[in-house]
Amino acid sequence: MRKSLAILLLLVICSAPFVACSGSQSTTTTPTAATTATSSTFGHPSTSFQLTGLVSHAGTFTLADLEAFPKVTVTINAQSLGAHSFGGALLYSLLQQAGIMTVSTRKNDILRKAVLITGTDGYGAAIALGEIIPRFANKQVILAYEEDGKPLPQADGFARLVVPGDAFAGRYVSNVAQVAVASPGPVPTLGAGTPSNAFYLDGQVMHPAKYDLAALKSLPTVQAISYSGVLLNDLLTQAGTVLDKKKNGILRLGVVAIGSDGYSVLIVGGEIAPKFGNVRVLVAYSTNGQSLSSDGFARIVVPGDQAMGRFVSNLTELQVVALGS
Ligand SMILES: Nc1nc2c(c(=O)[nH]1)N[C@H]1C(S)=C(S)[C@@H](COP(=O)(O)O)O[C@H]1N2
Ligand SMILES: [Mo]
Repeated sequence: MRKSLAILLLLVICSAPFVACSGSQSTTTTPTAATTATSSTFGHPSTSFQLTGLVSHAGTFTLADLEAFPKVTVTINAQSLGAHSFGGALLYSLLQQAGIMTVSTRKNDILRKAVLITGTDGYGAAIALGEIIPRFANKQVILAYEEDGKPLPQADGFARLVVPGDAFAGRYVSNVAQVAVASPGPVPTLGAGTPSNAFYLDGQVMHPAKYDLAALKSLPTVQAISYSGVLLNDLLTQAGTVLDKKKNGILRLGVVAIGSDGYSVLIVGGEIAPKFGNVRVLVAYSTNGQSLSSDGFARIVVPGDQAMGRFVSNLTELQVVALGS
């Protein structure tokens, strides 16, 4: 209770205009400033955001900084928002320019990263790097500063996250205040990798469980590309995810998929939740009617990931991890 009060107070203080609230920096403000701060349902209008975390060049981004990138326009039709066009900078271009820090000895280490976008009201949503890298899912996720050819409505601040394909606009974080790159969850030991015959579903779930081929086959079968298996989302539902208390907790949850060789990648809740990205990620156990043989009894299949980097084979663990703060 006292902790949530402190967080609330911090949010109110951080909502005051012209007060910097980055990291450990402590700030003071007058009570009058705090009480006049909020003017919209999505926090006070932002005029810049901080890029933090695993990047070589962290820093502050303003409208002019976003406008310096090639403008990308996307047309969306989300429930609760309707049909709109949004113009802005590709999130991936911004991250590329800032230089995402990766571990060169880990194959596709970048696929283990998440970007948490947080608004001035503390609402946050995560994007997996695999969603936005061109050779994987290539989603045109933008930090939008224009809506229907005009500046964003003032209530959305100078920048709003736009995620084409998300059914409901839960990841459309308004008043962007922070963009943070992280490598959440375990860093599995790399090894030779032997064919797997079971995996554990654990981490932030109420009912951790072990799945073998028989357990998977007892669940509803779903097809994607040439694969058959079960929906990762169904496994999460069965395990009962532990969500934070804020709105749309699933948007701040991730799943680290780990193979017997220690290869690991991240899939985020917003990507697979039916209400949001609705990407039908499978835990597959057969392809063209055949078992996966050298790929183990089960592998991940992410429809839309062109280079198949997140198709973790010889699955040994699905660890559910918290991505928010
Ligand atoms: N366990 C494990 N799974 C993995 C990898 C790996 O090194 N280890 N490589 C990934 C990469 S980079 C690709 S492109 C695909 C290749 O899938 P394929 O073996 O079916 O062609 O598997 C993915 N799954
Ligand atoms: Mo690959």
